[in-house]
Amino acid sequence: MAHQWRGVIEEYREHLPVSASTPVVTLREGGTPLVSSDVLSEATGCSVFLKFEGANPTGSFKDRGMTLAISKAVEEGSKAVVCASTGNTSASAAAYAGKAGLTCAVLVPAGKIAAGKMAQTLVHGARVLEIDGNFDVALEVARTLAESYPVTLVNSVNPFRIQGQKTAAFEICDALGRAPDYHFTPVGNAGNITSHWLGYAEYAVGGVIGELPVMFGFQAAGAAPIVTGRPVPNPSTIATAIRIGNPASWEAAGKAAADSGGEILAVTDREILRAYRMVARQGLFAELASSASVAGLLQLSAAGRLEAGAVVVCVLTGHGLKEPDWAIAGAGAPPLLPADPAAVAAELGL
Ligand code: AN7
Repeated sequence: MAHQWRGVIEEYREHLPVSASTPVVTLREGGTPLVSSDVLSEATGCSVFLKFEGANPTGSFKDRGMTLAISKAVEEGSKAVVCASTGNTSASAAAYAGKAGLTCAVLVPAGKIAAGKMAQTLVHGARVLEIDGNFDVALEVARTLAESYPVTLVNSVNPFRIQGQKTAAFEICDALGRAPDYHFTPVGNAGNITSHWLGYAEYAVGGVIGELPVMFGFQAAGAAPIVTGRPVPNPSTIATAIRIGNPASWEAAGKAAADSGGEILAVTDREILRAYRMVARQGLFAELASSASVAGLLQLSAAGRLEAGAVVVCVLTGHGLKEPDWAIAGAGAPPLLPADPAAVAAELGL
């Protein structure tokens, strides 16, 4: 029988804070494709791979951390979980809480989350509460709630989230047989870049990889507090997933980038949209926010900062189907034809 991927806890158990008595709550997340990109390799002179995290069960990398956060919540006897979210954390928390039979409450910025993410969160049975404020305000409310009431916070300030998310770095190394020279990722609340660096560092200490990658993180220009050095009170970008003005893992992310010899930089919405379309034309439908990693690659390549032949991984953090609006808006209406093969052939120029 073919081997089925078991989910990140079973695949990487010895690297994770679980014991034999931890109840494993999994939707068999992880094991996502690492896809080489001819178009981006040609455009940059590097050897570019895309880590397609949209292939996770709820369509984003959040599932890697959520399997661990929910498993540990169950182990600790928790009955309810809460998170604030720009959408993907809530979709993932709702799904894993549903699997575990926990109550799940999510706090989202009013009117600001993508339709697909709202649909997921609702259909998995979470209590959705819109907060009159942005993500940063909602996270403050969720943190205070979890301190004062019997409910476990499953945002990435929960250390088990970071532990689970580091498995993306393990998978990249296992697939390449080495670490990439450069690792590019979008940055919002800054948990993911922190976790990836942790994963690489652990593989280096364990001798699985010889060299560490240089880590570059990319914020949207209108929501780039780490780049500008101060919180952004009213963050603004088309990439709603990373519309975050005061990241929880700010320091750790800055340290990850600096320790690796990299940086946290900004990409404009225009650069994000260009990257989004380029990636989609190659068969991978990623979110706008996810495309920040590829936008960053193109920016650094254009600035001459990447040596030819370097092995580069761009993480595509979430699935484009969650927010189809920009795909449709950019395309124009399809022509309406009579039900006649000759008319179709003429239209197609066959
Ligand atoms: C597709 O769901 O913050 O830097 O509340 O959904 O680890 O925050 C989502 C973030 C990148 C940024 N790409 O990751 C949430 C949330 C996508 C995302 C990020 C998010 P972090």
